[in-house]
Amino acid sequence: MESKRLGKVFGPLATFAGVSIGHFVASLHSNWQSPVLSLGNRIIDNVPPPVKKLVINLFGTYDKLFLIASILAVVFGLSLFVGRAYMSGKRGVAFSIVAAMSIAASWAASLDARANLFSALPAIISGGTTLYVLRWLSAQGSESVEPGVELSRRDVFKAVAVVGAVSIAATGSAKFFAQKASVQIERIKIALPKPLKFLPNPPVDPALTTPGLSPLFTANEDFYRIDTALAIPNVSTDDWKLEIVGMVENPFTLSYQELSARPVFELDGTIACVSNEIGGDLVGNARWLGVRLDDLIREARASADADQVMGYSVDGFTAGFPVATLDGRDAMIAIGMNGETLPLAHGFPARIIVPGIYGYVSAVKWLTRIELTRFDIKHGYWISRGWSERAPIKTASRIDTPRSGAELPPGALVIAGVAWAMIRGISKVEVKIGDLPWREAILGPQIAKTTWRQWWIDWSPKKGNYLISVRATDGDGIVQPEEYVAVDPNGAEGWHRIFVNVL
Ligand SMILES: Nc1nc2c(c(=O)[nH]1)N[C@H]1C(S)=C(S)[C@@H](COP(=O)(O)O)O[C@H]1N2
Ligand SMILES: [Mo]
Repeated sequence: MESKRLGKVFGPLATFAGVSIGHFVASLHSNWQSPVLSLGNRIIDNVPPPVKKLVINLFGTYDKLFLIASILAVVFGLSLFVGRAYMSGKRGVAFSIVAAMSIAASWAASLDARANLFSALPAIISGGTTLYVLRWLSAQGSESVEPGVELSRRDVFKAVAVVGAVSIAATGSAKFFAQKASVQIERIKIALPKPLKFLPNPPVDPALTTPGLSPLFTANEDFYRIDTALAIPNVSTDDWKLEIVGMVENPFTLSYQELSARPVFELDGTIACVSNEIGGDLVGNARWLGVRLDDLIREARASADADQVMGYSVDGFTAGFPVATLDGRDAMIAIGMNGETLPLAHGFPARIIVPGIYGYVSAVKWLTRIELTRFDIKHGYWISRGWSERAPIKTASRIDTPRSGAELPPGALVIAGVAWAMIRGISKVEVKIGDLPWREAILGPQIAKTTWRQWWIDWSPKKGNYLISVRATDGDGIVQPEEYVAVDPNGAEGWHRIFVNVL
């Protein structure tokens, strides 16, 4: 094969080897990250809000997959160029591009929240490996080829097979070495402390098991996940600690053992994402187990000047909410979720849960520090990105079944869904079908004002097209407004409406 075409094989192959080895090296230390992920983290932190919105609109919760794929696509494009340059004798050009990629990734790694002095190592080794493999591949070429004779397809295939196998082995061992496995095992072995008082088992009502209706408690596996983390932080309880610091007289630090040895209580709480669109599913209900946040802050003796509680994640994410929110509403540092130790994806070892305010201003996962501070000094992660500093969860209601666009046979059926207005509770849900007057739905139990409430009505439609709307009234008697308001800057408003066709 001629050298330019070879370059198109050797460049990507050498880069693949470099990326794999970088990935492998990163797995050897819990504070290091794969160079591709570090680059991704910097893009997530710095992408302009309109671009971010566009990507989320296009890809939804696959936005991170799209980001990684884009980075790999750019790297692949550059690697084609590198290979061609190298094989056509422009080694300086090839070297410079690889060095530039390696420096960019090193810079990205050094800005990772858990970066240490050596965090750039995976990126540097990645670049070095790429260049080394490129040299080796082209030497394979020149050894087996007499002057003027082109490298045979068999030789190319052999070289490709060797490098490919090594790279795949490196990626595989990275999985093996990744702390994830051990943290997952550690998590499973943890025995949760018992609350002083267990909450009663939720009531069972056959009407509430209508197919398609959200269960009262969302299973951990089905719970929505929203965060900026490209790779879920794997935090071992051995080196985890929670600091309570800032404008306090008595700062202190707790180990995981110390935290879970404190009195714990259960909270039935629905949390919601501010990005949840009308009718969306970025909301879920769980029985949380944790330590009362008010107690920890009282113990730290917060200064009267502090007006904000700021949580810090090990991954650098921050969220702050008013001290005044701690009004006895059962805010907690959660270590358990639905009877299990907090899952990795939901913040193991510990996270904040504050009933009634959106996740981005409170629910810090992989929590490691709580700082008492002031709104005029510090802002949480999303605030400089255009979202409101204060964000109570808005009253909302959703039709779970039937689905919008459904084609249904005539005859008896059930319209059902959930409604929420944490911490005011739900007092009424009404459904409007076509031009008929609003009908009051039957409500499921309000197990706590901090949770959503299920609702349903019977319906026996005749043939036709129907527009169905839902609206909720909160515990203070305030009806959910009809007018549509977009999710940014502090949460969507408006009635959920669906169309169904009865055939
Ligand atoms: N460390 C960290 N914690 C975080 C976030 C994040 O990006 N990083 N996102 C917050 C947001 S916006 C929401 S809505 C909730 C979602 O919690 P869940 O993924 O457990 O549903 O977590 C919050 N905690
Ligand atoms: Mo969110």
